[in-house]
Amino acid sequence: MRIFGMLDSGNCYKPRLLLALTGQDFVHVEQSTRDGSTRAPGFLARNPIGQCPLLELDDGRFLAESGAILHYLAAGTAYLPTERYAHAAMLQWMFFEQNQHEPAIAVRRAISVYPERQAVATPERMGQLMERGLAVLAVMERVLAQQDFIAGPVPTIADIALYPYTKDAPEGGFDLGAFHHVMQWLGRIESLPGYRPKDWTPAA
Ligand SMILES: N[C@@H](CCC(=O)N[C@@H](CS)C(=O)NCC(=O)O)C(=O)O
Repeated sequence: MRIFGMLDSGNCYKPRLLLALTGQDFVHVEQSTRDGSTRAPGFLARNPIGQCPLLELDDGRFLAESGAILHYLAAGTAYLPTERYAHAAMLQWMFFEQNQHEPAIAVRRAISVYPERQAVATPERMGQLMERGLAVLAVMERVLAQQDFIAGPVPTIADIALYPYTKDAPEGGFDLGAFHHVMQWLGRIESLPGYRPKDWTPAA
């Protein structure tokens, strides 16, 4: 399997982290998501959505969208609950990640970190993103005060989906200091067997 992605991207970190946690072999292919090359015809032929991460299976098929990739890669592992309610609860938090968490926290971080995004860093926009991001973190704080992982007592791919941009939230100006349960949850994920940080790639 090959994962096309940019090391600094939280979306691209999600499948790498799951593959590390579940001990699956893969090759990381560095693919910039900042230079427009994901919108070039060659890349679009592999992924019409024009974004990373992109998974290439051994049989040559491709799969995009980090949530779908996590779902595929977690099949048969403890990170993908099969019981009907547990599975749907996991999906609930993965949709929350895509609809609310990533559009606020990851976007504010990208604007803060990548110089080419500075043009959209108006005080109004940054203020809105901060407000929405803090509301998202407050949701997580309430849930994680009650249970160890976001969808229940054990880690699922919903935790893997939410971890990278929560971890990087301070780079977007978010102070996690007030979110004690969120910080403890970050620590629990980092204690899982096989955990690797964002800049990790498997040895060639
Ligand atoms: N919903 C997608 C979002 C992926 C995404 O935003 N990828 C960014 C990098 S973090 C990208 O490829 N940007 C380049 C572009 O949009 O041209 C997912 O979860 O995979």
